[in-house]
Amino acid sequence: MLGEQTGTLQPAEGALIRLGGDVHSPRELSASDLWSLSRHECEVEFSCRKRGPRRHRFTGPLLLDVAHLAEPAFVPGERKDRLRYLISIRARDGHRVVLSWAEIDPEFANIPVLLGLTRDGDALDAEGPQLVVPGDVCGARHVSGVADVRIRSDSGD
Ligand SMILES: Nc1nc2c(c(=O)[nH]1)N[C@H]1C(S)=C(S)[C@@H](COP(=O)(O)O)O[C@H]1N2
Ligand SMILES: [Mo]
Repeated sequence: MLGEQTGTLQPAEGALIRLGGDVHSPRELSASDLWSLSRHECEVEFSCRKRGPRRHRFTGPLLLDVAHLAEPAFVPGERKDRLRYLISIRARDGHRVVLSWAEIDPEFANIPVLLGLTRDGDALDAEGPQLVVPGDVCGARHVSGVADVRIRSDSGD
């Protein structure tokens, strides 16, 4: 479930996440930067191996829109060039998850992955945004407290 959102919660000050890697425009993003992007809503249900069934509602920008701010170094119109890219997401507690660019690319899997700024109505500015991967059966990719988003090209042998 996904829709545009407007809300009354206000962002906190200061840098929230780092955005970098094989990009033309690495940067630090504040909560205001993230809150100024077009906001979407998503409800997810998943099963945690330890804690059983869980359900949450998130609002925030698409990871795709956040990633584009950094200007990934691929040739934008070249689909095959984009297929070499991945997005590595690291949380403050060290939990790390890798997505392929194709998962969020509108011309491939087009999954509306969010960087959640609210969870169940509460702002996440203090703990950091939360990656939300709609459709996942297990909750382990719903990374909370995101600190770092790295876009990488796999150009090795
Ligand atoms: N930063 C961070 N995020 C994380 C985890 C973690 O260990 N560190 N665990 C994941 C797992 S395994 C699950 S099931 C969900 C649980 O989220 P919830 O307790 O908010 O429902 O958080 C995910 N996000
Ligand atoms: Mo879990």
